[in-house]
Formats: sequence, structure tokens, C-alpha cells
Amino acid sequence: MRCSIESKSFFIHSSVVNGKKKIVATEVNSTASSFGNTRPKTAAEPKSGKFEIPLSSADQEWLGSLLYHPNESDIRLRKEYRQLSEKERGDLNVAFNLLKNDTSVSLNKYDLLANIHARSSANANAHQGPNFMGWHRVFLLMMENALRQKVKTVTIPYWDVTLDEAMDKPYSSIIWSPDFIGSGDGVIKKGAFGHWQTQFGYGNLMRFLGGQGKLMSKENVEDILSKSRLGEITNPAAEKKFNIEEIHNDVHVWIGGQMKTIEIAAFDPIFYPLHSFTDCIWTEFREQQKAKRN
Ligand SMILES: [Cu+2]
Repeated sequence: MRCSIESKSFFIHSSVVNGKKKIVATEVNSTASSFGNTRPKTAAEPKSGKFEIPLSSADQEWLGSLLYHPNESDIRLRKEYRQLSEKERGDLNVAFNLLKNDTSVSLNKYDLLANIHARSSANANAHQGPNFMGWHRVFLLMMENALRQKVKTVTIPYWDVTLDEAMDKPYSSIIWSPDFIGSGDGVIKKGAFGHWQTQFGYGNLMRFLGGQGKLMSKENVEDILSKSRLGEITNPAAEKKFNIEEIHNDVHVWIGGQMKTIEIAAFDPIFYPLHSFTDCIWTEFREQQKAKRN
């Protein structure tokens, strides 16, 4: 599979979580939409308007500036997160933090953009249906364009979740170290995202790896790629085994913390490498579709 790298050499790491910690009750407790089976499926969701901040003209202008597609001469290569050089990883961290600290728009640039995922119009259209992949592709591109306004060489890496799924202790993957995306056993205290704050009263960025949910396996990806029609891999018709949205939901829930809840998930920067991976799987799916047609 092209979206996957086979080498396991990336897992030589310093352990960031000393033994699997019990998941405690401080998990983000939300009345908003949780990823997974418990999520209501009515068109009226979400009920809360608290995520619906008014957009100023400066906000709209900035968000509009992110909606462009790279030129042919500016094709970007998204790498697996562990394949970034130290410099590339550092640049990515700097770009995320420059957006987070830029308050020339409402909230700050990172949070304003992350909040697009929460607004009811987007939320209702982006999830629980065949638009899931397409909506998130554009959202991912907007975040990548935003990052490139700060550091122009940055691309969003993809996190090949299946490599971690194959580990005995996926919570001790180097992904969850301060040099990468930060820890997974409560509040993130070290690294580029240490003590990041989220919006709407959700406080410190936090994660509770492995409490619930599950990581995506190579078999999951093979199952998805065994199908040839979008309806067979998306809601509402796809069986769970082939359903890319539901399989990705399990990863959100596995990470826990903000990632578990749709309206605040995009405040966690791991959201983007995860979606970069699902986007890569979708690209491969589409290329197979085209090949079959020819
Ligand atoms: Cu989403």
C-alpha cells in the first residue's frame, strides 16, 4: 500500500509513557457530538450554538485567503510523520505555534480555523455521510495553506496509524514524544504543544491514549481498498468493516481528550496528520477507481 511505510525502524525511541496508565475520569466530558456509535444521527445536530462564534470581516477575509489549490509547479509532498527531518519537524512546530499566537483574527489563527470543523453548517455536512472525505480534504488543505503563510515550505505529514497499531505498546510510539506531537497520558506539558489551551471552556490540550476506541490496522486499510464505490466505504450505507469514517472515528476515540469530540477535535494538532493519512487512503481508493474504469 502506497500510503503506508513498511520500515519499523522509526520505533527506536525514548519511552514517553511509563507503563500504561489507567484512564482517569478527567477525560474531556462533553455534551457535544462524540465520535463513534454513541453519536446521534439526526440532521438537527449539534444542538449547542456555543461553537458558533460570529466571523468578523477580517476573519472571513483571512479564511478566504486559504482557499486555493497549489499550482502544478508547487506540488507538495506529504511525508509520513516519522520521515520528516528534524528541521522539517521543527518548521512544522514553529508554523503551528505562529498560527496559535497570531491574534490578528478572532480567537487566534489556529483556533479560528480549527473552529470551522465545529460550526454547525460544516459539522452536519462533513460527518456521517459520503461528503466526509471531500470536506476534510479541503479543510486539511486550508490548514496546510495557513501553515505555509508562516513557514512556506511546510506540508502536513501523514500519520500512518497502521504502524502504531502493529506495535505491542502503541502508546509508547515516538509520535507521543515531546519532539513530535506530545504526550498521551493527560495534559500535554512538554514539547511544541506543551500547555496549549483550547477554546469554549475545554482548557488544556489533553489525551488519554488507548482508553477506548482502536487504531486503524493494515487489514482495515486493505478492506477499504477492496471496495470500488464511494458508497461502499462511507456512511450511511457502508458496513462498519469497510467504513472509512467509522474506522477513523475509532482513532479519534482511541486518542481521547479533545480528539474524542467532533466540535473540539481540530484543536489537537494530531487531527491533521490523522486526516492526512485518511486522505492518502482516499487518494489511493480513487486511483484504483480510475484504473478500473480504463
Ligand atoms: Cu471531522
